[in-house]
Parts: sequence; C-alpha cells; structure tokens
Amino acid sequence: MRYLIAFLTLLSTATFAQDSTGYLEGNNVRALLSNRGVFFNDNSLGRPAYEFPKNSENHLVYANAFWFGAQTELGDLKIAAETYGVAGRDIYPGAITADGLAEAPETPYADDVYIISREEILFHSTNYTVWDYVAPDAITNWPAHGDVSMGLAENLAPFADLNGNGIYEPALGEYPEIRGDHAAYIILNDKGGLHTQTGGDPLGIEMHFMFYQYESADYLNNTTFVNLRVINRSSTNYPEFVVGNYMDADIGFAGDDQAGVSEDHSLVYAYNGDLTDEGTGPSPGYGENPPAIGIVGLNHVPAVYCLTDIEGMGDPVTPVDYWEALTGTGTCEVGDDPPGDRRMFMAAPSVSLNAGEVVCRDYAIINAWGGTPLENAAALEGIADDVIDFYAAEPNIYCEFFVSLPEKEEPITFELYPNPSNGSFAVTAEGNYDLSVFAIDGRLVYTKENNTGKTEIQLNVAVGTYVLVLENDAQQMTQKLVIQ
Ligand SMILES: [Ca+2]
Ligand SMILES: [Ca+2]
Ligand SMILES: [Ca+2]
Ligand SMILES: [Ca+2]
Repeated sequence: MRYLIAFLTLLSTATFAQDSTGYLEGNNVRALLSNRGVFFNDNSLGRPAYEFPKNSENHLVYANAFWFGAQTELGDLKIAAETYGVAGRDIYPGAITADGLAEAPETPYADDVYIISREEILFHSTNYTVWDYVAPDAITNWPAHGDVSMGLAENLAPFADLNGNGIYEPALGEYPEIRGDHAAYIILNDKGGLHTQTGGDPLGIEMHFMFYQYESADYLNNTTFVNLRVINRSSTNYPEFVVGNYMDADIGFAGDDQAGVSEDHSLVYAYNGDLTDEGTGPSPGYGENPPAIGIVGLNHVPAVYCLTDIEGMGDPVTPVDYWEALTGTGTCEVGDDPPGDRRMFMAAPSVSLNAGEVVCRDYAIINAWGGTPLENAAALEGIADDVIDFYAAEPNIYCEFFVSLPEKEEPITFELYPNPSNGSFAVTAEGNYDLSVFAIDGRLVYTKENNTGKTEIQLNVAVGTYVLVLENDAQQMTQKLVIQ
C-alpha cells in the first residue's frame, strides 16, 4: 500500500469527474472495479478492495493496474501506465475514435462499469417478450456499439447477434456475450487526457477489460479472470508492443509479506512472510496461516517477472524507465529482504500491434488457503496449472469476436434450414467455412471445420435456443438456432 493516498486523493478528485465503480462479487471474491484504470482499490478511501473471503473485511490486493508500452518503426517510445491512480494518471474512461486519430470524445462514451450475470442473461433470453419485463441496465445499455457519427468504432463490447444483422438488439432477446457466471465490462483509453503518471506519449489505444468469475465448488470459486483486449486505434504501426500487469498484493497487513515467481507456471505470487496476519485498519486480519495470492498468464507465457516494490523495479519515473521495466531490461532485485510490503509485476512478450489491430491478454487471479503461508504459496502452482487447462478448454471467441473482423466486408450470406428444427438441419454457404454451435451459456456443443456448399447436420442436444457461428477466413457470422 501507499501512504500518501488520502492527501493526494483530495488533490486529484477536484480535477476529474466522478469515477464510475462497481463490485464484481459473483463468487467468494468481492472485487471493486472502476473506470479509473486502477482495480481492486477503493480510491476514495485509499483502501484495498479485493476482499477474500467475501464479507470478511480481509483483503488480498491493495491495487492492480496495467502498463502499456510500444515502439514505433522510427523507434519512438509510447507509454501508458497506472499504479495507484493518485500521483498522476495516463488512463481514462471510454472509447476513442477509430479513424486513426484515436481522439477521445469531449464527453466520454461507453465509459461505465457494466456488470451482468449469466442468470440475468438467461432470464432475459426467456422473458424478453413478456410485456412487463424490464431488462437490467447492463443489458439495455451494454456498450455493443460506438457512436459512428462521433468517429467511434461500430463494434465495441461483444454480444450475441442472434439474427446476424450486426446490430445489438436487446429488445429482440439479444444479450451481452460474457465469460463466466458474472462479468464486468470496462472500456478505457490512453488519449482522454495528459499522461501525468509517466509523462509518456500516448499510444492511442482502447483497452477493453472483461473481469469475470465462476460460481463453483472448487478453486474457481476463489478466482477472478481478466480478459484484456487492446486495440490500436492510432494510424501508427507498433512493431513492438508490451502489456504488463502491476499488482500491489497485501496479505491483510501489508508490512509482513513475501513474494515469489514460478516461471514454469506463468505465475507471480505473494504470501504472508510470517505465520500470522495481524490485520490492519478495519480488517480483522486472517490470523494464523493466511492465504496466498497469485496472477497467472493464461494465453501467454510472461517474458518478465519482477518482485519487491516499485523502487526495486528501477524506480520507474520516466517513460524509458517504464519501458525498461516492461521489457525486463531494468533492474529488478528479488533479494533476501525481510518480510515487508511486496509488489509484483509481470509483462507479456513483445508483439507487433499495427494500426487497427487487436491483442488479447488473459489472466487469472487465484488464491490458496488451508496450509501454512509457504504451503499455500506452493499450492498456487497446481492451481495455476488447473486454471490454464480450464481456460484452454473454453471456446476462445473473445479476441476474434467482432472487433478484429474487417468491418467493411460484404457479410457472408448463408442459409440455415429448417429453423426451428428438431436438430436435423442444413447450412448452405459459398466458399470454405467452419461451423460451430454454442449453447446459450457459451458451451461449445458442435463444431465442424472445412465445409463447402451444403452441410447436413444432426444435432443431439436438448431442446432450446443455440447460436450457430459460421466462419471463413475473413469473417464470422452468427444466427440464432432453435431446437424444438
Ligand atoms: Ca441483431
Ligand atoms: Ca500480511
Ligand atoms: Ca505478521
Ligand atoms: Ca504489498
């Protein structure tokens, strides 16, 4: 944790509009999210806000933020980063223009924290035609589309386009496309204001965060996932682009913690450095044998791991300092320090992110409890492996869905007949295409690749509504499929 926060918060709140915040609390974790670019932190009180177990008043994270760095073809450096959101900021709410200028509208657009559950979506799907049904705000106001007249991209947050017309129509039963049982969607950018945190030049990126949780009887009930899509809305190509995840984990009381790295498991973690957590402020403390927490890279093996504290990472002050931290060229000493206030940082490998392109980074925040602090830390490795396997088995549609698809191509025309059907139907389309069918809860129930012309399908699934996805090299189309 940081100590000047209450004072600095007073200084900074005068200059910015009210933050939009919301709790994701779908399982045994209660996580505060905001459109401020700093997560799991109660910015107004300067307090940790990743509560585990829910309603215990004990927390495992003080703050979590993301760092973004890029180099242009000419070698110019671009940096956007947050730590605690109090000394300065680089990241702002809402979508930015898709015309290559990457400008933020005067009034931020699609700048809320949108929180929705699978249960609400299912209820919406079955009740949207009922005369007195009122859809939850997050379904009605889901930021599926940007205002094209403002220069924003047509497609922002993913949704189930059941009639395949490219338009989000909740009144026709369409709904947010989420992962997990509970999800929060937040759109941020780095062009909404000055970069007072790093002093870096903006990248012109739009960041789409989906935080999500599963209700479960196993470790998933203690896990929060993060799906991050970064879209380069600028007209500049970035041959090198890096995302880092900066977390100030506090296991209850911040002053007696330790941290570690497990490269074989794509994991950084923190645990209590002695046997007892004393608690702090309004937190009663975990007492003996407090839990450990870790962050896992799910769709990438991190290239950089760093521990200790922000000073130990080479005291990032200038944009070059941040770039060195992101690329692992700065100093980062783990050392044999006595227990204290630990921070963790991990960065993905550099990739290219050209104008208009999208990069996805997925993470899981896991914890382990039940043994001594060191045993809990060791148990995180097995949980990291499990969560990577779990993630890999999920249908991975979130990076491709809408945003990375060319928006100006002619839509693929295809026929689905009969629909509704008893499970026996045919799809006819031009060219070579892949077919998948998803249940309404996102489960993949059928897939067949490399089809041409007419494809006969016999589905043995429960009666209900499904989503057929037809995909070729260039595009993806969806159609509601009803089995009676
Ligand atoms: Ca539609
Ligand atoms: Ca502690
Ligand atoms: Ca202690
Ligand atoms: Ca800490």
